[in-house]
Formats: sequence, structure tokens, C-alpha cells
Amino acid sequence: MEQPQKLRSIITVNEFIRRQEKLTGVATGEFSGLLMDLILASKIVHREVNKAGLVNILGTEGSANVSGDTQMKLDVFANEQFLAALEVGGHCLAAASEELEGIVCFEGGRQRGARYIVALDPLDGSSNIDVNVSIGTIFAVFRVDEPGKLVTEKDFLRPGKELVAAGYVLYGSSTMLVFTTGQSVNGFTLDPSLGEYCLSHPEIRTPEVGSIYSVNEANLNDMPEGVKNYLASCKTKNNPAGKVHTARYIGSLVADFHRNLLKGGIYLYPATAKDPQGKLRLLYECAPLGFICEQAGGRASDGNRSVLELKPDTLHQRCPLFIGSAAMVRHAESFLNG
Ligand code: AHM
Ligand code: MG
Repeated sequence: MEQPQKLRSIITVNEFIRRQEKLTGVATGEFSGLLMDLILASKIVHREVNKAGLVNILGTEGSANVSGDTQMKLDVFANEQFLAALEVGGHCLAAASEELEGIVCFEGGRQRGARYIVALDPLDGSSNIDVNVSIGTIFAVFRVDEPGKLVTEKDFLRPGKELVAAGYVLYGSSTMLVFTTGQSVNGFTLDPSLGEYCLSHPEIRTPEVGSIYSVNEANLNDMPEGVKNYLASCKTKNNPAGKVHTARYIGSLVADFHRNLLKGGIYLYPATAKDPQGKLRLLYECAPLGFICEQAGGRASDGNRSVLELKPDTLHQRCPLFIGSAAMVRHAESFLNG
């Protein structure tokens, strides 16, 4: 007869963070508190995402966000939850969000001498919200030099290599949290019956090469010649995998990235005639996922250099993105810089 799982074999994210703190001495109680605030907000968003089809919360809010995209009600809800959790938690000095034009500063965090600022995309994949397809949250954490400082927008305009932590939550067939504090990448699956994220994917390493490519190929005619040639190579055996690739594209960055991280593959959103800088945002999409990807042994590039080297000039700056298995990204880059 199958034995019931022993409770002590389950490592919750709280326990994991506590152990990491002891092991490394790097994380402070304050930093763990910040992560717990983000985790709490993600559980509330998970709850709403799961009942989204049941209540009258779907549909367009009526406003457009600062990048001109249509804003859905759950985007607004997720934005409010994450900002509220960061404000109430008191571990965060200020936040930047895809849904806000400027930054928001937290007086409580300032009074407590907090040291962290957070950039986030509260609910990414907005076109998939109302059709029950995976969506995600992305977060990026920086430390400021002076505890309790009065933060300005400039404090956010830093390259991804200065991140102290980054993570994402995938609201998919299960809800998963994946994050790194710069040591390893670990994945936790939410057990809804316990209300706890449990360690399910320890020390994720992405395959050096895979055979999945993820791109909105409908834009092909508007892409640079190098990208067109690279995509042509994915349909031959003349690539690092030595085989014809498989196309997979959900249209939710977190979901496409997560699949490729585990299975091996490349996600690309290059410059197009319509979006000369690509579509994705450097600060709260490309940089945090790039940080996670490189910590897992992969590569994230704008086609020329690591996205972690790029310093944004504005909060909502866009950036072309080639991210995933290192050999595949380098192969793509060779078409762009040759
Ligand atoms: P969003 O932040 O408005 O949701 O846009 C970002 C999303 C990504 O999740 C996804 O990979 C991409 O946009 C899809 O774009 P497209 O519909 O052009 O393929
Ligand atoms: Mg987004």
C-alpha cells in the first residue's frame, strides 16, 4: 500500500527562505519579509485568477496602461494587491509597476529604514486573462545604498546585474513560484489545500540546448533579416540541437519562458517594424527573467549583449529579447552580429 507522504519531507517556501538565511548569512530578516509580502500577494492573485471565470471580474477596465495596452480588471486587481502587500509589509521603500506611470514610495518602509525597491509586472500576458490561459507575475528586487532613503525614479534605472533577487509566479495548471537570490533558482508549487508553496523544483538548471522556439512568427515580415535567417535555421538541422525545432508560443511571457527553462528552448521577441525596440520592458520583464535564466545556466540577450548589462533610461523602456538555453541564444546572436 502506498505510504502517505511524511510532512517533514515537504519544504515550504517559508522554511526554505529561513534555511537559506542561515546558510548564506546574505539574506536578512528584512529581505525574507519582503519575499513573504510578495508571496502573500501572489496567493491572493492566485485565488482571484482561479475564480475569474465564476465572478464578474473579467473584461476591460476601460482604461489603457502607460504603454497603451488595454488594461483588464485582473491587471488592476493584481497591481493593487502587490502594491498593498509591499506597503503594509514595511520592507519596501518604493515600487515601479507596468500599470503605473511613475513610481510609488512607501512612507512606512522609509520610516522603518527599509533598503529594498521592487519593480514588477503584476499580471503579464493580459491577452490571455479572459480565456483561461496561463498568465504570470514578474518581480525584480534592488537594494538601495542608504536605508530609508527618499527614492526617486533614478534609483530604479539600474542594470539587471545589480538585482539582489528576481522571480515570477506562473498561474497555470498549478500556480508556481520560481525565484533566485543570486545563488540558485528554485521552484515552488502552491498546494491549494495547504495554502503553501512547497519546494518542487530545487536548483533548476536549464539545458544548454533544446529544440523549442517560441516567437510570434506572424510578425516575421517585419523582423530584421538576421532574425528571419535565424528562424529559418530552426526549421533545418543546421542548428546547435542538430534537429528541426518545435514551435511553442502561448503569448504569455512567463509561461513560455518557464516551459523553455525546464525543457530547453529559446523565446524571442525581436525588434519589429512596428516596435523598433521590441515589445517587452527591460526593467520588469527582460531583466528579472534574464537574471533567473543566467542563474540557471542560460542566456538572455538583446541580440547583441546580455540584457543584464543594459541600464534603462526610463521606467517603461522596451528591449528586444532572446532568452533561454545558452547555446541557442548564442546561435541566434550569431545571425544578428555577423
Ligand atoms: P503584457 O505585459 O501587456 O501582457 O504584454 C507582454 C506579453 C508577453 O507576456 C507575451 O510574451 C507578449 O506580450 C505577447 O505579445 P504578442 O501578442 O505580440 O505575441
Ligand atoms: Mg507584461
